[in-house]
Amino acid sequence: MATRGFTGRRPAPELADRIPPGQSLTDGFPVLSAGPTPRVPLEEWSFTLKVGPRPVGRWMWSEFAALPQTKMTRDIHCVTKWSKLNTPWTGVLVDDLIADAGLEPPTPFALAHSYDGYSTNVPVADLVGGKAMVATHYEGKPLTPEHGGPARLLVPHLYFWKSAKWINGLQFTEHDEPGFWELRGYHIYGDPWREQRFSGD
Ligand SMILES: Nc1nc2c(c(=O)[nH]1)N[C@H]1C(S)=C(S)[C@@H](COP(=O)(O)O)O[C@H]1N2
Ligand SMILES: [Mo]
Repeated sequence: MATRGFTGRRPAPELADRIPPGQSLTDGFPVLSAGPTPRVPLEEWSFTLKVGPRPVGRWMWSEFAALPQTKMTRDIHCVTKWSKLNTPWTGVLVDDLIADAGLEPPTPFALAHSYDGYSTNVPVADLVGGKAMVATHYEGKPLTPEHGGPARLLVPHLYFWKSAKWINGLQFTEHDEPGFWELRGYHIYGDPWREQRFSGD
């Protein structure tokens, strides 16, 4: 009888090049939140786009739902070392939000802000060109509160802490201003392929 020479999760060779250094695959969907889960009723939800302190766009839930809806299936990578392949999301591309506000990207950086007080910074170049969305659905169903519902940012090519749950706005900033985890020792950019986990990596 032939036995395998190892036990445990070993990715199929065709998947190995999709797993960044130091990461392991998970089939589950772990929940990671710095604090309690906020519950935001849809009738109280809104999303605001700002340039610095100045609001330049605001959508209530029904208005947001009327924007172009995009599906994307992506691999996600958490700094706590799990990766999950082929996660299917639906939402509004950041490109479509900016266009609906009648803007061109006005500054090089942005901060995502959330209902729990969380924030995270991302260069605008990483949010546009179809790379990021404000996701409202996962696997075709409304996003659960634990995973950031009603809506979360999805920036799948960066570590998952950049994908702000319970998002209520994007603020364009002139400078790269560190958010919640970036102020607490995490990397300012967070590229999983370069293992940018902590400041100094
Ligand atoms: N608003 C908010 N967004 C957040 C967080 C948080 O605490 N608050 N945690 C971040 C971290 S560290 C991770 S790894 C992912 C986890 O998302 P999940 O719980 O859907 O797996 O959300 C990110 N977005
Ligand atoms: Mo995380």
